[in-house]
Amino acid sequence: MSKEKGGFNTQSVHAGCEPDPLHGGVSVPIYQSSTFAFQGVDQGAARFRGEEGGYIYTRMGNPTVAALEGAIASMEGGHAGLATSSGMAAITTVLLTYLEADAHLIGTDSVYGPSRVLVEKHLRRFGVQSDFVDTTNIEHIRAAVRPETRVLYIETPENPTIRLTDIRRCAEIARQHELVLVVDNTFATPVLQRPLELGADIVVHSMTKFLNGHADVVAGIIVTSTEQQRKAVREVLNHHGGCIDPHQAWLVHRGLKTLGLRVAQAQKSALALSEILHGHPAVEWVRYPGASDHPQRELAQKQMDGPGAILCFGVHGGLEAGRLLMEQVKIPTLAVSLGGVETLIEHPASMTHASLTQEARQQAGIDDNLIRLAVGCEDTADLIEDLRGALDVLLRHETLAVGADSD
Ligand code: LCS
Repeated sequence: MSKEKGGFNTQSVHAGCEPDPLHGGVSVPIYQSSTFAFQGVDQGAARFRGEEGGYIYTRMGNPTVAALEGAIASMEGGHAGLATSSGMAAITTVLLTYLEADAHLIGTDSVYGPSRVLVEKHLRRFGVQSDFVDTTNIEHIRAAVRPETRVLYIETPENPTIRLTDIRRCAEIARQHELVLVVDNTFATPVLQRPLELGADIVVHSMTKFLNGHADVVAGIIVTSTEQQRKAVREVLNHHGGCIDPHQAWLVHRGLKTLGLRVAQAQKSALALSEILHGHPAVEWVRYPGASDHPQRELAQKQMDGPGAILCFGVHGGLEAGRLLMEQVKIPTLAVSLGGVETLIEHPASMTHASLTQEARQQAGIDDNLIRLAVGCEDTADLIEDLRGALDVLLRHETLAVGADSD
């Protein structure tokens, strides 16, 4: 049994972590160096020509960064990883690699707000065309394909609506029309979903979230499935410059070792909280792929190894009641982001998805009363008690009359 080929937790603890050959350090050393000395002019020239391995300059590669990239590529079942300074830098780099003036992208309508703004506002200035559609319905994707379509960009589960897109069926469409299928796997993580195994070409992540897991780093990664893609993306990353700093890479790599444990604990609590929400009279609706009433439960079971740790819901009494709830809970912190050890709660319409127009939000199903709960690693019983207490306060609140309009 080799460490790299073991189960998920064995891989996440050991992948990319050979003891340092100089002193035997068990943790990967931090090569906090912007540049690397050549032994002679010929060696420098050979490295630039790509005829000799070894490092040149940290924007183009760094040993600490490479250890992290290798670890995540192996967890995703990919060919290579390319770490970036943020999730947005990962997405920008991939799209700059595969799009050009007049090329067309089809994307999931309810993606992380800035991912969509990047395409519809910034890439549009360079002539990129796009349609963001409800990719949960495969026919909408088929109908949007044009001769100029190059990229199919999906996020599943979607931020913040927690709807799912069928990766396998997207891969079929992508193959048929020669599109590059890019999947943002931030919400699921490779613990629960490995899009490359389902036929995707490229995976992107905001490593700021679960992969790092401690709300202390902003970073991203691109995982390619072929050497050709790695080379193409690497060239754009080298020139675009959105590379990660070695110290940030080391922090993410440390967090990565407990990814499986953290996701398991957070998911256990998310399941329990979804049940509390479902059974509470102050709650109008809940969306969580682990719940028996999620319309895509079957797809969740088919393409994911678990429903994840993020859920969304709305309470009776609209936004006012939601505002009270978000200020009432004691354990979840009122903050954007997700995937850290601490539970976070936020209001997408006025926060993470405020950069979209009201019309785009409505079309994507991001209701004004949608509350997103990103569950962390606190004790499940404490999270339950806290949330139940806050929901009970809504029922007692006179001006909201929450109890009155619930049955
Ligand atoms: N992709 C997804 C699915 C995300 O949720 C985010 C950030 C990004 C990409 C961008 O990654 P970043 O550049 O921030 O590392 N999502 C956020 C959220 O929901 N709240 O705050 C940030």
